[in-house]
Amino acid sequence: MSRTLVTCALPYANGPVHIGHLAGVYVPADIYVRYLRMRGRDVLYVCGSDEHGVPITIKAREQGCTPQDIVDRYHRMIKDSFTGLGINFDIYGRTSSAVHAEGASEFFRKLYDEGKFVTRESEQYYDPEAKTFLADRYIVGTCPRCGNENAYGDQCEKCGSTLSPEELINPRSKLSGAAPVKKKTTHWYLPLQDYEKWISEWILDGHKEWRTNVYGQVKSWLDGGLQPRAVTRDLDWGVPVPVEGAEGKVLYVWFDAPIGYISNTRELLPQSWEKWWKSEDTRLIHFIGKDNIVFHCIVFPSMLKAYGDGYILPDNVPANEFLNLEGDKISTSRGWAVWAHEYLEDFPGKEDVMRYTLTANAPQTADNDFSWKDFQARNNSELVAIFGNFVNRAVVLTHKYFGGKVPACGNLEDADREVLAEIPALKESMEKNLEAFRFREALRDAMGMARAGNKYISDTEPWKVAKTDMERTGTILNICLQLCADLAVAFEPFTPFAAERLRRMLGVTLFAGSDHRVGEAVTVNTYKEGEGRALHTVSGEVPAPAPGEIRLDWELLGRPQILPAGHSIGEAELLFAKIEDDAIDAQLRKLDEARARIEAARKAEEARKVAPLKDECTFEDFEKMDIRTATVLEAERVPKTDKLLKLSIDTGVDRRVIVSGIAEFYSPEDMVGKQICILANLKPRVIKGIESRGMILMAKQADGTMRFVTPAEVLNNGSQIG
Ligand code: B3M
Ligand code: ZN
Repeated sequence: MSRTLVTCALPYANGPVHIGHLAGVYVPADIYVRYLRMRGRDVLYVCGSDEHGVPITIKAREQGCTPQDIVDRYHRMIKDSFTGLGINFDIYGRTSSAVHAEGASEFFRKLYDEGKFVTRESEQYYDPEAKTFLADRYIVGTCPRCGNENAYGDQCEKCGSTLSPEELINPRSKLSGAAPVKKKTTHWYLPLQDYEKWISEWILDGHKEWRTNVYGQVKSWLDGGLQPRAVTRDLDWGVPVPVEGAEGKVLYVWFDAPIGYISNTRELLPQSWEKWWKSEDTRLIHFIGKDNIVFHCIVFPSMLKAYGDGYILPDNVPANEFLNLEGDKISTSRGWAVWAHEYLEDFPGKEDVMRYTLTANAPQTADNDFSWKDFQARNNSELVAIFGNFVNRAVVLTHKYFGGKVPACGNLEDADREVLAEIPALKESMEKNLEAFRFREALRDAMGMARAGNKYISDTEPWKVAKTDMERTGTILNICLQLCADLAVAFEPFTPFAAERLRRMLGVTLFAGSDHRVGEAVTVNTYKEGEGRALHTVSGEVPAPAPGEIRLDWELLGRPQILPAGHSIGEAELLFAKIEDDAIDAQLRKLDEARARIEAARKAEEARKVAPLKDECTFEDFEKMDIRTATVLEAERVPKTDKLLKLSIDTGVDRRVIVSGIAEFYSPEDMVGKQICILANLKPRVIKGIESRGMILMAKQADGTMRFVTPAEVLNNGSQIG
């Protein structure tokens, strides 16, 4: 039997996960895995934290703790968020584990020993006091563009320019403050260009069925020509480079992270991990976001190819585009996101609603948007009004008229036959969509079944028929209950919590894979209902059904009479509850606050911005200017203008008129009596018919507002400034 190994991008353990991550990677992967398991396929579902890289070390410095503290904190938090949302990996490992360090080292070492790397020497900044090389972010200095004294080696946050450490004036190390020196360093590179042809044949010729966004990105990388990629870094956080003379060097995070998939598999299955990675019977599927495509389609496959030893390549890489939040790009650093852990706190018991909304709006082929109003509408008018309402009516009426026992199915009418015929067609479409990673469309199919049921019960009105014809009422409710059983299977991948509640209501269990014969020793996927809703892959014998147990499985979906007449169903439970406006308003207020914080930060940043220096001038240039103190005697607006004031001033030398564009910032009353500074020998100009002789010195602020410049104490008019 073929196996499927599903991996999800390893989240960086330097922040919580948000809805963008969930929509892009983890919810679709979870749908896929649940679906495969229901079909009895052998699946391994692997993820874990990515715990290396420079940003983690910087966060640790900022917070005055160790990188290990940072990754410990976020590893926990991310893991709990996934569990809370019903995303249950077979293993959620971490790249700081011993198994990983050993595996990643061994991987590097083999490529090293076999001469698969090239080395290159380059000059990099080094901190002579801290005795360490410096990543660009660790170098600060004065920005050559704006004079900001705390610009980073890769960027000035004040003026926004992209920089290189070479450009900084007075560069200093963030670690010791010492001036960094250039020092030679050697790194190992994987010569990706050697794999170009092979990748092109494998993907461009062999995987035309891949999503166009993935295929297109690979093509444009290949068209641009591949370059050697450094696989090591000068850093003290990561997997040490296992080579003599490589002290102070670690594996580059993007070299070790994908090996993490393998390490986590080894950690879970120390004896049998190889069959998941080195067998042609295994299909490998990487779920990732679009920013990780190059690493999963070019770099990691080249690493595996270089390693050899039978490693398989991904069969598909269904990468998603990005999800926006209320029209704006989600950003962890700016704080514009809906965090998974906060959602779980704010909406207990509503895990499915987020899963459902993110799937219905999945950014599969283009970026998509999440909005709280849409979230509310999806819940209230789809999950509650269609799915929940249908199930509730069917279950409640069965209790009311038939004592909670499935009534017998009598003669079928056209309406019955029509609704029953819809299910197998929708099931087939759903299968096709799920197999092709079209989760949004598959959800539409499942919802189509709920819609069909809801329409059927509304049209046939069993509550009215019950007044005259109990047998017909029984037939209608029998059909409704069969449809409910279909929904309890069809919704398992999308809304597993509700699907489980529904199975409890119907008094049925879910069993994975109908082709497992009872008593046969196989690896089966069973569902431990009620135990954290986890899916378990267990090895052993397929257990015989308990007396009276009704086992649903994927193959039964759409078959007639899954629930036999006479079967007792459980009490009605609420499948979904309405979400009121106040819950949504609270979320919108949260976002308003975030927006205000972002805006304040932007303004503060803006206010710190200063105009770049003008070109040099000579002392002679400056001396030509006659700058003096003067006092405003009279002021009035220039008629028919918004911006101009006409000022009569005493310059100490004469009394004259200056027309000045300051009416936006000062009223005439503000100016009268004020001492100002003027450029007195500016060539006169006629403005709006008034001769203006001179110019008032004004300071222009970053936000564009102007203030006049005044001496610190009152001076004689006509005092020269220079
Ligand atoms: N941690 C990047 C990311 O979260 C990275 C994925 C690693 S997968 C091997 O975007
Ligand atoms: Zn700058």
